[in-house]
Amino acid sequence: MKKYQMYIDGKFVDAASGKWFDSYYPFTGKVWAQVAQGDAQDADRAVEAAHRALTQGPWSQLTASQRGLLMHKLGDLVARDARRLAEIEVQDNGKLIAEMQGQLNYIPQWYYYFGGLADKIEGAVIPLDKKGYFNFTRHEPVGVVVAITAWNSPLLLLAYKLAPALAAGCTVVVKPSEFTSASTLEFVKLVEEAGFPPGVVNVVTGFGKEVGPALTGHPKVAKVSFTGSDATGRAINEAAAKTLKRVTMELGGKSPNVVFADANIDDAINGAVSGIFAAAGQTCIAGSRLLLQESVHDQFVERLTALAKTARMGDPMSMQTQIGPIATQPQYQKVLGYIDIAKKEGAALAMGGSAAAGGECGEGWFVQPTVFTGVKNSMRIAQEEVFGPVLSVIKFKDEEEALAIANDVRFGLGAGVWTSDIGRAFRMSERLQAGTVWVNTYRAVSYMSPFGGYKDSGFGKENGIAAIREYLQLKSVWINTGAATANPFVMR
Ligand code: TXE
Repeated sequence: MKKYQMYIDGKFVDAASGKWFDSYYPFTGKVWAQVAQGDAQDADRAVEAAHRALTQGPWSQLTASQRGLLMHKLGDLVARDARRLAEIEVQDNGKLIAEMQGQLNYIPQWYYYFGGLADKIEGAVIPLDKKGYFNFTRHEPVGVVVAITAWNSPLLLLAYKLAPALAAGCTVVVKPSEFTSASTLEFVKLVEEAGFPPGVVNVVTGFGKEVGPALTGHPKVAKVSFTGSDATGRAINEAAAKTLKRVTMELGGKSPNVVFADANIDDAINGAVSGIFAAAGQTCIAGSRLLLQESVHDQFVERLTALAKTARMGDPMSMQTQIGPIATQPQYQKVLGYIDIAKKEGAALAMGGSAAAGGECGEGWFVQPTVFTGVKNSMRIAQEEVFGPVLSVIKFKDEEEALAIANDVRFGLGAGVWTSDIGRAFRMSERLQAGTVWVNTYRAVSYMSPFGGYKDSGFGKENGIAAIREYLQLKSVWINTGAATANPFVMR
């Protein structure tokens, strides 16, 4: 049995309590590793180490270019070990090796891009309204950052946070999901190999409720960057507010994928299927509400279900598999629970609708790709995040109605539009309430393009130049170049 210790102050250590917890392989439902079960003591040790590294250690003495070089080295090491890291991700979260290999090949770009950005963060000289002063601004690291990640793409979500934080000069305590801690602990070995000083990156493992509050309420933490559920996001915001921390929240969604009759229907079908069934629907940007214009509705559903039925389910380590298991046991129960809710609400089941067991799926936590038609936007299946392979199809008449339905949800992470009308593409992209809008494509992300939610999907941006500002604070410096310092008691 593999055992994973935490990483604090440049050392792999047991939890202060000496406890361990199990990590499961979703394809078999069996334990494959044990992970150190941290608590408040470990959280405190990690924050203290990060704070020392920020204020006293060699990290604070490095130039921005030197930080960037370390990050480039880290990117190279991730590229070198991409296959190994991808296999660990598969063990821990059951996602397909084909997807994970692609993701791990892409992750180095985050470290290259933000490493390159590290020494291009320039302040400004302000042309003041007063004579005899010189005023300029400096961008300084915000301080110790706590990065809390979810289980669906652990190393990618970590790159979204760690790369801009390190580029900004911050130090970081990472808290991976208790369901998928192993890949982060393997990754941090590469952080050490790249030559980052002790304490710059720390990893505390354990259950969110045991470790989380000690991190998000710690007075020496300046910023919390979180990806997860909106319920946990709210709890973290409350905890962080007590010590006035900055926060970035990426809280999932209920994204509309809107297909107009004038669209290239072949492309739209591919986009709709990958929008919901890629990663078995376990992505924050899943296109879980498919809005179809009346005139194409029936043929679209027929062709979409025909394509979805060809998807091969089974061993996530096989390159032939197209849909893998659900990553965690509670998530598996949650997805099945929502399928029952949709049936009770009166949605019509067009395909799937239950667990998939036996055969290629063995004892794994599989759910059949599921499509409901006749969904009303007020139903829970259209309003709440399922985070599984469950699609809700909703009909609309015209552009106004499509917009009204698309925006009538409390989330706002992503939205897709399929149309061949350029004017409509612009109108829709302007009026859709979402942090990302895709036109005639879906689910595209890049380290260069800002990503983050509107409404209850959160706030703050990840990726792109905007992301580094989340980890910087702006200082204004005034230099007296000759102005007389007046006697305050002499009236002028
Ligand atoms: O999320 P949690 P879970 C959604 C999806 C899913 C649901 C539950 O709908 O069904 O969330 O997943 C840590 N203080 N998303 O239970 O609870 C926890 O240890 C500090 C959407 O995994 O939000 C983990 O590291 N930290 C999402 C992280 O928070 C706490 C991706 C996320 O856990 C904490 C995944 C606390 N009090 C699931 N409690 C997306 N935005 O894409 C928990 N944590």
